[in-house]
Amino acid sequence: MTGQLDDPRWVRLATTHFSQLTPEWEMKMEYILSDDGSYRFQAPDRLATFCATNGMRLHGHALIWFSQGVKAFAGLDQARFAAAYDHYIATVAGRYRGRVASWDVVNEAIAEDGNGLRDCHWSRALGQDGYMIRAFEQAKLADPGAVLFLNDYNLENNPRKGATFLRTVERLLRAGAPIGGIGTQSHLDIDIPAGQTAAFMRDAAAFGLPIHVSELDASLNSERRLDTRSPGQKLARQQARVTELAQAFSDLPAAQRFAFTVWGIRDTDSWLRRGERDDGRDSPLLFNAAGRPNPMFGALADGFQS
Ligand code: 9MR
Repeated sequence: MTGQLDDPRWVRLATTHFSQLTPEWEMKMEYILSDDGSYRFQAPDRLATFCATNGMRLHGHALIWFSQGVKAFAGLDQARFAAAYDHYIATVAGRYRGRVASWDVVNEAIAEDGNGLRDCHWSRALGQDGYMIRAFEQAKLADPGAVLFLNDYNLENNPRKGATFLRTVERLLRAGAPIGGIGTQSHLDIDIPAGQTAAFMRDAAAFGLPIHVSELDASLNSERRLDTRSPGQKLARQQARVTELAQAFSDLPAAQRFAFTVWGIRDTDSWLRRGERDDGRDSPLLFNAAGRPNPMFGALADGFQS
């Protein structure tokens, strides 16, 4: 986020360890499009300039997301809705044409429990597959050079959701949608069984498309009601799962390794360390508050090297 560009320690870590950046919030519709239909580009422009200045690739996140744009699109008849939808994608993807390497075109389309697709204001107006196909087509027109991703979460945590996601990719490709890559957010549950992450990666690889691990973090807080494990035991689980993910990614053919992205640099930068979620202790990222590597950093390196 642009606020982090004003923190010299963040900038040093970012430019030392990373070659690509995803805006965590400021390239979303909820930032760019106001309820009255007007657009603002101040923050995403600044992020694009930061990437250009520092020789980093920029990954656009995200054009169409189920929960966003509800007020700006409310009350439009079918034709106006479709025109405003196309206009948004053309305007935003067109503005960053040549400056982004890629876009998450549709984010989180699969139902939470993995059974089918989410019902949302886009699907109600433009059809369940229709809104996605249209978004990919419009993005392709606006920026033919960008790699266009369908991006989602819990794909390895929930095998049913992973399977529904891959069937959706298959169906949309068959319908002619120019999907150029598969995005798996990988907000990892440290309690998923060994092997499940690698299994999803292998299934996803079958399309031959580039794969983006797009938002890795691995919270130490489990969903279990009773968790008697020591911090060390939980850290060991975290490291094993992260090594597995990195290794599964490394095992992909080179042309399919699009990028490996973490959802924040230091623990204290994480969305998991904000507001109600913040227990003051969670360590879901590669660096601690002081900017020194966590055990997860070594786990990632181990996975990439093995
Ligand atoms: O980390 C992001 C947080 O700063 C934003 O407030 C929030 C809503 O825009 O989105 C968070 O990022 C999410 C991402 O865009 C999509 N996958 C889940 C991420 C964590 O909630």
